[in-house]
Amino acid sequence: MRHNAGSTYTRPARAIYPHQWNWDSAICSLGLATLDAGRAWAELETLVASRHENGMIPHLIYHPKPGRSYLPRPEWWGPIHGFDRRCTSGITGPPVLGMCTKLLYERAPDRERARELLPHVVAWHRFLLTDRDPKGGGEPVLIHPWESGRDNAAEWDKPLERVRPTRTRFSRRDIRTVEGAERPTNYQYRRYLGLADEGRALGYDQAVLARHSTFRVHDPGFTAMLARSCADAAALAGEIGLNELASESAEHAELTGAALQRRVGEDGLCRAYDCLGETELDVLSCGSALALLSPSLPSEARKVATHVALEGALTSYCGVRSLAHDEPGFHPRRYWRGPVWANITFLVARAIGLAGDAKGETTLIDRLLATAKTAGMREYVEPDSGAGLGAHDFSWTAAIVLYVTSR
Ligand code: 9WN
Repeated sequence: MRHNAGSTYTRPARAIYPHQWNWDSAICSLGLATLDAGRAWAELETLVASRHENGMIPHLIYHPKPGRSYLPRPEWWGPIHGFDRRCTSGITGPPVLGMCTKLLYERAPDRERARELLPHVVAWHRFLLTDRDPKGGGEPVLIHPWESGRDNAAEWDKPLERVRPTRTRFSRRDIRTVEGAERPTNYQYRRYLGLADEGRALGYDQAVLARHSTFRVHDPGFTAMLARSCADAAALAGEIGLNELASESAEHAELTGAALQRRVGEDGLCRAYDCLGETELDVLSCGSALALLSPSLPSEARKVATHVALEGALTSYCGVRSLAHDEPGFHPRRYWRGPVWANITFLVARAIGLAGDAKGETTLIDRLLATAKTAGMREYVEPDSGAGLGAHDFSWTAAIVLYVTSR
């Protein structure tokens, strides 16, 4: 992790991801907290410094000298800039920042720094619940698969079919360092880049994109992370005397939590939703397990999702699978279509622990640690063999291991 950590933010993995990513940074701050509290706060401060005027915190913030090693380069989005003038993507990412800020505060309390940081975190939540929630229902509309953090998740297959590829010639650097079979396909990349072009044509007007993007989905994983982050922001704001932010965040948590309650299906699980086709996306992925993060998930739904993660279709001796093994799109080595990721296992473990199931939490954390011990700090692993996949020396895997072993 030190190898990837600069003085103010941590790259996910030097060779393949040479910039700052939103949820990667938030999670890395937890590992940093065990080594250097000041540096951990700097990680989050650097992240919020990239905020846009509308409150959005982008999914990716480019190094000032971006080089040519990552596709897409800043020009694909505009270029557009954050508050600190760094170039950023035009989309957002999974909102774990509120939750990680509270966890960091618990580990390394710094009232002044938390009071500076938290208003930007809440402004981001406000953005997600206004510009990105045209119907005001409490579930942000995602306009790009990258916003879910689970780029090639099987539930995005159908909605992606509508996206028009705009460029056929581009050079993917990711498959120079990682096996192509462990990454998204060219078919998917053409559509990821097509969506970046589409957003640029609409000037990255986020409220317009939430209504008109050709890719528009609700992701229970994303909404649940938001619900948890809002609840955690409310608790932390109360503790550090930011009372207005505390009540606003409590309202946000209630709104998002209620939206997820409505998303619970007949079998007790929350699934993704295609806003354009107005249909539920019938895929069982870790998005359904992440729904556990919502503080107000009904108890029957909580029981079902916990079972699925610990003993059911999403379980693996390495942690929580990204996709259920009996789904038609399942592939044990391909990125978010089957492998186990440490961040997902950690988030689901935490959600289960917060609901009072310490044994379930420990089971998942033990699986995560045993896997890291044998596979090393890999980006993801094969769910049945535990073989390491994707990038080596992956920052959030190391950060999570540091955090959970130093409690
Ligand atoms: C696109 C950095 C990021 C993670 C995402 C993961 C992957 C990027 C990519 O890497 O996405 O944002 O180039 O594949 O899917 O969750 O934040 O680690």
